[in-house]
Amino acid sequence: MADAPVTLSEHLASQQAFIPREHEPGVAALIGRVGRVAAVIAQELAHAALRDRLGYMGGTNVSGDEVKKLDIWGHETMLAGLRASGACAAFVSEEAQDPIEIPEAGGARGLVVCCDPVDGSSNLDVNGTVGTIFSVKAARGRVPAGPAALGRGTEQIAAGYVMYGPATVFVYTVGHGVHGFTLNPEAGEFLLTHGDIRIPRRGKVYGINEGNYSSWHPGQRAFVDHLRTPDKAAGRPYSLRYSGAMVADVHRTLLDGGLFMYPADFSDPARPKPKLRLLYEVAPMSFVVEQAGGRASTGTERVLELEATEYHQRAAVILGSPDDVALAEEFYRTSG
Ligand code: AFP
Repeated sequence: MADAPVTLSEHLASQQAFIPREHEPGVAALIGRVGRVAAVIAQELAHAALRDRLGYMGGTNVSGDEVKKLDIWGHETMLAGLRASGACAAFVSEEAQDPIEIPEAGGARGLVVCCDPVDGSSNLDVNGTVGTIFSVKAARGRVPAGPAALGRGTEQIAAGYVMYGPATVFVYTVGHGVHGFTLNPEAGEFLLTHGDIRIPRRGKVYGINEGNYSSWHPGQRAFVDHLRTPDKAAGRPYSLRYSGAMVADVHRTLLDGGLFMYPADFSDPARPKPKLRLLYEVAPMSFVVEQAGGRASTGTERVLELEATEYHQRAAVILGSPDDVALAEEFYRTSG
């Protein structure tokens, strides 16, 4: 008889040895709770059109994006879940200007969570894939705890994402490999389906919003030109795949290899303008990709070394197969 599938909570228990001792029960409680919230979000997404929950709220968030009803609902639902975990001392959300303090979970063992509850929400109205991205750092006894979210991505204790696609997939790391689970919707439980994910050294696919081509750094343009130039022996051209939801594009990259890129707008080279948010998009995804054996770079430096000084700071990212990302960096070094 086949072994019973490993549940997310069983798997979290098996990872305890890799979590810093003082944060061990908290991190597991928190990730388990994000999993429960994800199951609720998946349910809501399946029924949103029927319940008139699609569309805009009116108004924009701190990043200037138009806010959708499900963005706000996702934020409130995640906040309630994090509160209930008893381990989260502060929540940095795409939908809130400042960190939300949860003083009852403060103290030396408190954790800080950065999260985009519904990432890629412009896909919602066309029934496209969306995701949740999260990152966990230690509050280190700080009061208020929110500022502990700042600093480098290397300080993350855990990170992961949920992809609401044909199936709902939960992927996480506590710094010891990357593990993927699929939601059994009947039981509301995540089961291990992708143990110890390793990204291929090199891929055949790249994902980028090519409509922005003319505003890229010359190295970025030269690199994409290279990927598109046929050379059968060298495995080119690469194929282009891009969904407009970072979670879906990174998930494909993680499993199949290749690249996901969102470079800065370089129209004014003195003031490059990246788009994606460092704390709850770029840094957690970079941690996951590195843990699977991949790389994540801005084109010129390792993403996880970037210092966040603001909660909604933006950063450029080129992540994926290590050989592909190294080649992108070479193009940045030599074109310019
Ligand atoms: P939304 O949440 O506003 O849809 O943004 C999604 C996102 O932050 C990220 O998930 C995508 O990779 C990226 O933006 C897509 O941006 P473009 O529409 O500029 O390609």
